[in-house]
Amino acid sequence: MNNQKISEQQNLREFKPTRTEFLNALISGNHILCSELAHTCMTDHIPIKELYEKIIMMAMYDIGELWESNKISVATEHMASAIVESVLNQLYFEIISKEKKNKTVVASCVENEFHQIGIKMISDVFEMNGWNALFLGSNTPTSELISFIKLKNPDLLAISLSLYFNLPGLEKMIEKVQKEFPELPVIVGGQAFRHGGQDVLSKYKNVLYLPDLDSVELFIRNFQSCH
Ligand code: B12
Repeated sequence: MNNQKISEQQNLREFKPTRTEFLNALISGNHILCSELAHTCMTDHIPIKELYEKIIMMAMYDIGELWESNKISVATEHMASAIVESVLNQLYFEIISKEKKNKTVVASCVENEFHQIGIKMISDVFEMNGWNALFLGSNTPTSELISFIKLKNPDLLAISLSLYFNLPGLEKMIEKVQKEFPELPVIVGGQAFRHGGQDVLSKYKNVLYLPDLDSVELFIRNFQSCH
């Protein structure tokens, strides 16, 4: 195992108790405890990316496994998603940067994609870095996305895909967007790419796959230095 993998695993272990507490609070519908845990992380100066990925994202992945093995119901999974979205919205005002960079990103899911928590986290990382992030959330029809881009003239488009079978929809979206805005850079990410599929993107100019919040932050820094 390489050093990066070892330190990632140590890091995950470090956050395991809070992640378990957060997960149990989600399952029992304890919204207040979830909010408290997230706010305690903020006051303890745990970096927001760690809170997002090592605690909230991992707890949602646990929710996925529990649901898949019939240990929790679809209703409980819906409740957990609703609590997480509420917690993220509560943190929003605390995490955004007041120093604005005059850059705009449109952040959206592909058509028929209802998983919007990941792209909300991505949108927040842009806000933390002084960007204006226009978060459209789940299931945006491509024609609506195009009209919105015309109206807002963003510097970047970020698209999320969780379901592998939505990949043809993503390709259609990219093709239509690029026909209208050939120079608009696009970043793409989400769980659909966990086991491949990134090679499909290499045929598109100006489209880049990024796996996580760290890679997005690095991308933002490089983007700002050359635009
Ligand atoms: C909550 C949830 C739902 C909720 C979503 C609610 C919501 N408001 O978002 C609902 C109930 C709608 C749902 C529905 C379904 N779901 Co669901 N769901 C989940 C669950 C449990 C959590 C998703 C989540 O929030 N994860 C946490 C976020 C933070 O993680 P993330 O999305 O990976 O995001 C990170 C990165 O991927 C990346 N990223 C994400 N987007 C982007 C975009 C860019 C530009 C970049 C750079 C990076 C990036 O950044 C984030 C931080 O690192 C997952 C389990 C899991 N493993 O995630 C299943 C899961 C995603 N669902 C699954 C399935 C099968 C379904 C359904 C088909 C079930 C059904 N039979 O109806 C439907 C499909 C609905 C649809 N058309 O979209 C499967 C998908 C399998 C696959 N890959 O094809 C999963 C993995 C469960 C499983 N283990 O089988 N689901």
